[in-house]
Amino acid sequence: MLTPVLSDNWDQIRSWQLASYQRSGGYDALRTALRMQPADVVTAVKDSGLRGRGGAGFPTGMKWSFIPQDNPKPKYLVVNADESEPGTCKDIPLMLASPHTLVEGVIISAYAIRASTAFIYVRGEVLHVIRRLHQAVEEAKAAGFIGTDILGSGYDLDVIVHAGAGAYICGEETALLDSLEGRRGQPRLRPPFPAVAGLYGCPTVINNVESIASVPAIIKNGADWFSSMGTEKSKGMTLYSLSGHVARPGQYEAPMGITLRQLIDLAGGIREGHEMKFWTPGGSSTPLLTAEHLDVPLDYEGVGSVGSMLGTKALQIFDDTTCVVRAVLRWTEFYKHESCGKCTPCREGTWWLVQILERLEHGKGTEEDLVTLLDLCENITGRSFCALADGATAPITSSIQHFKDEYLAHFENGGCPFDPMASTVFA
Ligand code: L3W
Repeated sequence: MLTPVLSDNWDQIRSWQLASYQRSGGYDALRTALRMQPADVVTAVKDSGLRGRGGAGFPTGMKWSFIPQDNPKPKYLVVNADESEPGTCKDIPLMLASPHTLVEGVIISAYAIRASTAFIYVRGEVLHVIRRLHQAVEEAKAAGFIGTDILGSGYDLDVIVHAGAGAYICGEETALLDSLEGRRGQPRLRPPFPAVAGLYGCPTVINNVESIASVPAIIKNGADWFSSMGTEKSKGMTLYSLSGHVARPGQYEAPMGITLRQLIDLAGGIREGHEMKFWTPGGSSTPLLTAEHLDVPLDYEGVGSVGSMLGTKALQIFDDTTCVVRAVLRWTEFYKHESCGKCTPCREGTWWLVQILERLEHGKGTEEDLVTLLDLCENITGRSFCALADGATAPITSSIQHFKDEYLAHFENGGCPFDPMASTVFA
């Protein structure tokens, strides 16, 4: 059940080098793909049921089929490697351990949509990952997998690794495009979607690292093999990141639909002597869940059915020693800091949310603050330019839904019940 696919070569010596990758069958899928028609590669990915692994779960093959092939403009492939959602840590380990899985996926995917330039947009802070990707691209070029007339197929491709400058908003696909074009990264209005008018106004596919890295295995083993794993509507294997209060945090590759209870067992359980209090299914932008939801299938439908979303599968586990108000305040400070400022609900709203949460955490709030907080969240959600502000309100509203008593205990107590010093240090 747990045969790794994406992570199968991570334990090999120098797994990031071309020679090691090829010893595990690396670039065989590229040879297969180049013997297929590009449209057949798109069909294979469509039939596999692969859905975008960057948070939204949009069907990957369908996105590729939106690229208008009768449009004479150049087509671009852009990989969103700007992983920076709190708790999300799957793409960076993947790129470090096996950058060639991504590079091979990039070449096959670019061939499928007939792009002759592909960009990998990497989060600016992770210099070690950027270096590793540059090295992998150079190795692939030297081996004839990137460049002109790849493996004698007549197909030409250039791959460019581009470092961002450390803004979370640049993980939003249209802000990423603005940043790649050399402008300040701020979201664009959609539609038009990038598939129609993306980079430099040309048809562009933007996919998450894990989505693109899943493509070689699909081409190598077939669409049926991929779709035989997972659940009815959420197919394949995927990387779940477990962090926080578990015995062995890390990346766990498992089929879509596994439960958190099963994953926590694999991770050695909740740290000794403690109990699960709450968790995020897909990083801090997804509504919190509790111990009640341990048996929910971790797929798009299962997590959606309990009022949250699978998102990036960043499972942050918090035990009974954690103050939920403090955790939520910390995340909200992140969103306030990362708001790009383009729209008022997000720019002003996240600032206001932090003010109220600070008062509440330090026992200076009132019941009226709680009402204002929920009212603000209602006025922000769905009314901002992109998903950043929706993400900011998700942990707030869900934490009040599940832990209202803990919020009340803060002002009844005159401070955080988990930290007796909190009320005295807050001016
Ligand atoms: C053509 C149409 N294309 C949709 C494409 C669209 C995009 C994809 C999904 O946000 C979520 C967000 C975060 N014609 C199309 C079409 N598309 N309709 O499909 O689009 P969408 O709008 O559903 O989502 P999104 O804007 O991609 C992603 C959540 O993920 N998230 C994010 C985590 C952050 C990171 C990170 O750190 N880098 O991943 C976590 O949950 O909140 O809801 O490509 O163009 N008619």
